[in-house]
Amino acid sequence: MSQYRAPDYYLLDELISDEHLLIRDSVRQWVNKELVPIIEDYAQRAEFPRHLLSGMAQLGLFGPTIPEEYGGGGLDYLAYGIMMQELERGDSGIRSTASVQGSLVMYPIYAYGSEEQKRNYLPKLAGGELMGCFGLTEANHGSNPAGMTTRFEDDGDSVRLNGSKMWISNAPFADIAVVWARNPEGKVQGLIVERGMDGFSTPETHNKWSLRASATGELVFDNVRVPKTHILPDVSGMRGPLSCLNQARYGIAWGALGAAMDCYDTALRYAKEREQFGKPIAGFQLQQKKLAEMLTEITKGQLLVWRLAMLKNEDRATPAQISMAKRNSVATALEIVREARQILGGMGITGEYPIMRHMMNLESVVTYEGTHDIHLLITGMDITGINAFVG
Ligand code: TGC
Ligand code: FAD
Repeated sequence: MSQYRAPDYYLLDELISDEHLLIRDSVRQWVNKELVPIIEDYAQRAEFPRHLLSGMAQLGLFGPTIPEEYGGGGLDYLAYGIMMQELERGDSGIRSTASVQGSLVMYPIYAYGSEEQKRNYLPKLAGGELMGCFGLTEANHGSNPAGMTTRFEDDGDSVRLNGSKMWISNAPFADIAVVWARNPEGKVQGLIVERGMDGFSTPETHNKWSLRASATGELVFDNVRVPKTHILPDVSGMRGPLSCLNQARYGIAWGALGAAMDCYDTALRYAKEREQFGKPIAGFQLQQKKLAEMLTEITKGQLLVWRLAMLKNEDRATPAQISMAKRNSVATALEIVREARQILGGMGITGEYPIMRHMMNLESVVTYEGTHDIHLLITGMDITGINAFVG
């Protein structure tokens, strides 16, 4: 059983309702019982622990903010954030699976799908009966997905989809993919592509040093015939995929702090127990400086995401505010994880402790859902009014 004690230096729990605390505790207990004991082994073997999916669905981790009438949790954004924080305290890759399912697959179907698409897919996705992935990035179009070349052509009641997507979380096992592609007029639209459609394949990406317990793959479309009823009718243009990213980035802003909190807690306990020169290393000023700065940065991050949750609940959080929080949380977490690893000395590099796994995971988290640089430029554009992405 994990001895985890979440840092709460500014008593943020007092700003959280009893209902939210219950949700937090149920996810925390599940992470302690089901995830923490097995995750290192799966990460070492580079295998996704598929057996966790049903438990995750039962806990309501898939689509917590989707209304109950479609099978979702009908919860607010504070609850969603708390859930992602607890989950990522266990592992960023497992949080990724939940982020993708809820924010990148269920959200676009809920926000832009037909009533039939919502009734058909959302309850099954919420229950984990169907798993999904989100295809935006292409080999030559990562930070600039607007350059995408995946496209579809008209073919009677169907369209013909050609192209490929790269770096897609959950792709190797997903039953459906929400894919963003150009329509015959060149506008970006979303399509729901099902596993088993002729010409659709999902080769797995191997040899990752990061997110090893998460399955990543490509989506390859070779003249795939997709019925027109699978096109998301209510959005066209880059606003479609980019609005989904707001949802997922918000979850990451909470989640990355969870990984940082786990590393801080591990380092604090280790420093109090480990003795050198006749006393616990926590008694040396250099180690205290590290721990004090780690906790300060965690606390600042916690306050930021709590406020963001309030704004999100009021539908007032801007994409640029979400960018700032995602960037800050991940950068903070990476710093903290590196300091924590040093506090553990040689033990910090082993799988006996979660630190090196969190560190390697965060190297993906700082890149996906918009890189550290891209989020800085989004903030820069917001405060200056000048777009640094174009000429
Ligand atoms: P731009 O010309 O500025 O805007 C095009 C249209 O989109 C709208 N828009 C947004 N709408 C909602 N939310 C946002 N965050 C939005 N950002 C832009 C904008 O208002 C406009 O709408 P309209 O109606 O006027 O047409 O867009 P751009 O193409 O120049 O984009 C610039 C940039 C760099 C900000 C964007 O491309 C970007 O964010 N790039 C980063 C790419 C990225 O984050 N990819 C993530 C892929 S998915 C992933 O990584 C999943 S990891 C999953 C996991 O395992 O957790
Ligand atoms: P590039 O865009 O080539 O960037 C390379 C470097 O150049 C970065 O440092 C970047 O910051 C910098 N750069 C780029 N443009 C600028 C600029 N204008 N100014 C300054 N610097 C710039 N995508 C999906 O669609 N779905 C998924 O499920 C998904 N899951 C992922 C899982 C993993 C493990 C990983 C690693 C990625 C995943 N991605 C997914 C893709 C991810 O979103 C992209 O990797 C990310 O958007 C960056 O794109 P890129 O890797 O092509 O890097």
